[in-house]
Amino acid sequence: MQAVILSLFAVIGLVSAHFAVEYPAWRSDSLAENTTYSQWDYPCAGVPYGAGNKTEWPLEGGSVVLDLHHPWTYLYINLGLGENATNFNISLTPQLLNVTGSGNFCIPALSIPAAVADGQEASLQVVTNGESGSALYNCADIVFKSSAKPLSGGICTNSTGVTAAIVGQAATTNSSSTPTPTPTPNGALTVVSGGAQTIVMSVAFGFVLIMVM
Ligand SMILES: [Cu+2]
Repeated sequence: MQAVILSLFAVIGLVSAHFAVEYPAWRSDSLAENTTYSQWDYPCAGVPYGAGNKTEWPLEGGSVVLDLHHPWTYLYINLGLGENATNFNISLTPQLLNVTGSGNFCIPALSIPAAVADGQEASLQVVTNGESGSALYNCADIVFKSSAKPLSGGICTNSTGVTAAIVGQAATTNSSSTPTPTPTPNGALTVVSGGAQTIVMSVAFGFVLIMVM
């Protein structure tokens, strides 16, 4: 019986996880049941433009808050200008981020490497990669506004144990200074492979996922 329960949580962890874009509000809830949405689908999880939310975002670049459900995530964010953009050709994360931990992850302000005008319509495309190597997609529709502000530090926070590093710089940093142990939410996250320990990790995430879904 215990084995059955463990397997159930492991399956939930693999199938129902993915991620949510909390700010700017995602186009629509791509995790909602009874839809054809799938985060596997490029470019925007199958959610059509105009399906829902649009957020005013600062001209100089704004905050992004994600709810990550996987143990670790490669993350990049692209910008497409115009209404119903299909070409997300402006990278807002030229350096790939490696985010460890699940829960809320906030980037205080992404800078925009292009001139944008007050009232410019655009969409953000948030892309994550996990252990399987497949990409997951979500989009958030925005309109650039000179009156919009980045989120304040009190709102822009990470969940306990969620940390980010720029891929390619972590190794350099670690070899030239004393490594700092990274706190983990439940102590099991540091285990990335291995039979029994992997199951323990999956159970932990199973409970977390049920809480957040
Ligand atoms: Cu997932």
